[in-house]
Amino acid sequence: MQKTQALELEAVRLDFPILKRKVHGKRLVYLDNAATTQKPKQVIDAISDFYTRYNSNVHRSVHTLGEEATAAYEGARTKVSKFIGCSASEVIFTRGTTESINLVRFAWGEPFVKRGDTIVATLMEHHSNLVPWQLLARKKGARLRLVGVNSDGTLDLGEFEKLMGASPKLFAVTHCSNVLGTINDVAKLCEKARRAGATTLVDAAQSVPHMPVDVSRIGCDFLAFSGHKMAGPTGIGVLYGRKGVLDAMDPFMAGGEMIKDVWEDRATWNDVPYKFEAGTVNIADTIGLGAAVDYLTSLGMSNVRSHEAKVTKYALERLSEIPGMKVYGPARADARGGVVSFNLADVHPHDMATILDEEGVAIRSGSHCAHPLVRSLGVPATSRASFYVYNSYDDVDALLSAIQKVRRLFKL
Ligand code: C6P
Repeated sequence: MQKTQALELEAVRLDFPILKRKVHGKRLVYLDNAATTQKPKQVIDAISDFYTRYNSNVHRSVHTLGEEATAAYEGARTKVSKFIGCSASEVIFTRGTTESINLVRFAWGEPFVKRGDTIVATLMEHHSNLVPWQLLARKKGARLRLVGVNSDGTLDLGEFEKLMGASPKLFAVTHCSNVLGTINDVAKLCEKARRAGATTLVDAAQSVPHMPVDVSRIGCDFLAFSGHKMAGPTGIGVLYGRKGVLDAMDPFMAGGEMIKDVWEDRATWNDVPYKFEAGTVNIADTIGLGAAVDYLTSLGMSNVRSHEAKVTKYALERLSEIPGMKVYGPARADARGGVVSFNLADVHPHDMATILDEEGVAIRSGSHCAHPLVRSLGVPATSRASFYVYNSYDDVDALLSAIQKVRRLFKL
C-alpha cells in the first residue's frame, strides 16, 4: 500500500514532548490512546500559563485575575461549542464521560424515567454507558434492554428496530466502540429512536477526539466525551445537552454558582449550563481542554480522521498476515476508528502487553471496561492497540516486530 500521511507527522510528533522518552532503552511507541492520549506542549503550556499568570476563581471576583480567568474558562466553552456544532449554553463541563453520563442518569433519569419504562442501550457499551442505566432501571422499576452485536462487530439493526417498537424512554449508544472500533451510524440510530419517542444519548468518548463530530447533524439530546482522550488534560469532560431538555432537568449537584437565589428553606436554579456546574469548577483543565480543541482544530479533524484511518488500515493488513492472529471488529478500516483489539493463539493478553512493553510498545490488555461485550467474544480479555495523530507506520511496524518476539518466545 502507499504510505502517505495526511498530517505533517514529524511536526506533530515534535509537539508531544513525551514521545522523546525511552522505555526499557527503546523508543516509546505509545499505542494506548483509547485509554488516554498524550498531551502537546500547547496544552501543557496553557495550563502552566494559567497557574503562572492569572490563577483565580471564575464567575465570582471582579478583580483583573478573576476577569481573566472567567474569560479563559468561558472562552474554552465557546471553543468546545464550535468544535461540536452547538451553542455555548449547551456545553456543560464535567470530570469526563463517566460523570457526564451519570449527570444524565441523576438529573434527567430521576425525574423522567418511571416504573415500567424501557431503556435501550447496546452490548457494545463501555461500563460508563451501561452500569448507570442498570442502576437507574433497578431504582425506578424500569426495563433495560440491549441491542446485540453481530459477529462482524456491527450492531444487530433488526434487534434495534424491534426494541424501538417498545417506545423506549431512553436510547443510549456509543459512537465508536473502545473494543471493536466499530463506528455506529448514530445520526440514523438517533433519528429512529427519537421517532420512537426516546430521548437519545451518544457516548462520544472514542469519536470526538478522532473525527469531525457535529451534534446538530447527529440530532441527539445528549453527547458525552472526555478531555484526556483528545490531547487535553484529565479531570475535564463535556456533556452536550439540547437546550430544551437541559432546561427541563433537575440540577445534578447542589452548591455554589448553580443557584439563582436561596432562602432558608428553598432555592431557585441558575440558567443552563451553570445550573449543572456546582462549586468551584476545574478551571485549569478546562482552559487546557480549550487549548486541545485549538490544537486539533489547527490539524483539522478530517485530516486527523484520514491519518488514523490509514494507519489503522495498515495495522489491520499487517496483523492479518500473522498466523494464529484473531482481530476483532469490522474488517474495513473505514468502518472503524483507530482501535484494534486482537488475540494471538492462546497467548494471554497480559503476557502480550508485558512483552511488548519490553520493546517500548505500550498497548492495553484486559476487558477494557466492557465485560459483557468481551464476554460475548468468547474470550476473557483482548490486547488492544489504539492510534492517534502522532502514530506512524513505523509505530505499526514496531508493534508487529514486538509481536514477532512474542511468537518466538511462545514458539508459535
Ligand atoms: N475508555 C479505555 O481504555 P472516562 O474514564 O470517563 O474518561 O471515559 C469512560 C469511557 C466511556 N466510554 C467509552 C467508549 C470509553 O472508551 C471510555 C473510556 C478507556 O477504553 C478507559 S476504560
